[in-house]
Amino acid sequence: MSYEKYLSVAPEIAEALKAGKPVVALESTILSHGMPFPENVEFAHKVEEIVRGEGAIPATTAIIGGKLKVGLSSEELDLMCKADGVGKVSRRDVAVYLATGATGATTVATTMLIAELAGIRVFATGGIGGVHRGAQETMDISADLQELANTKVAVVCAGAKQILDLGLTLEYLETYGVPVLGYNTDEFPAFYCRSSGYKLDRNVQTPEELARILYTKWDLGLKGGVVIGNPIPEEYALNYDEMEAVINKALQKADEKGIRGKYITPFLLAEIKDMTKGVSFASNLQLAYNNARLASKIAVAYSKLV
Ligand code: PSU
Ligand code: MN
Repeated sequence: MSYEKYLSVAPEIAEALKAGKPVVALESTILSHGMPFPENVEFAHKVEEIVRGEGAIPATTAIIGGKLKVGLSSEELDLMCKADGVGKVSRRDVAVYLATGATGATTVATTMLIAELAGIRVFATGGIGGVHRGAQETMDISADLQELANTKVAVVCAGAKQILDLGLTLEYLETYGVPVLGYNTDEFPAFYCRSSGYKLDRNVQTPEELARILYTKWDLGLKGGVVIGNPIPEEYALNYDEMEAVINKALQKADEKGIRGKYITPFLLAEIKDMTKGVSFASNLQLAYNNARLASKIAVAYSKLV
């Protein structure tokens, strides 16, 4: 096993990690398959600036030229945002993309995998994948959940979208021993909405306490990640029932068109954006910025414990 030869860590990030400084991983599927061009370019840069503003180093990941890239140049960010011929890479696809030199955007699962190899413990995204509605029939369960079960990275997210079965997603995470913590919330957030109706076991109120929980989990030798649910800021939150109606329409359209598997999540994201005339997109940006801010604070606190 010699994963080092596949890893390409930007010098600034490699130095920060060596010195025990805080680094925050960021994914690229949110850029290539979750947001439209060219708005995603501004987002890609701004989210990195937010991380820097909090005193951490941003590490956007992707697969480019046969390498697992940790930290992208401006040109590489552009490449991911244009998304021309850029695939969506989950764990199962990693070896194919590396061996063939294809360009791939990393999902939550793959970003966690790469972050762990690089030694990054905190990762900020929008929402995690989960158990899809109707999974009893389709068995469509995001690889993000198995990655959370096995890989030592904390994922700061606004929960998950109502496109999923949030109840089953939480049951799955419980079965696999993944802590799901709320940041100043008693409920699992539903992405555009602050509450989902699903109660969490623990409402943690500070980044320092979150960092202590991460430290303790991994100090104990427990494998796997942690989900940190950070609700969208009040002023950008959307109405749950209205979003439910939009999502039901999008799900129906996906069903009619026979869209399945890895294509379903990007399809639903694009439909929701179109149907809400961009209102949901503005919220999407803000919740992702909010997650980057919290993840950076946690990474700073965590770096003082190790
Ligand atoms: N959910 C979102 N936005 C996203 C994704 C999920 O609200 O961009 C992306 C993430 O990269 C996540 C992936 O890891 O979709 C999950 O895809 P799948 O359901 O095919 O596992
Ligand atoms: Mn799936």
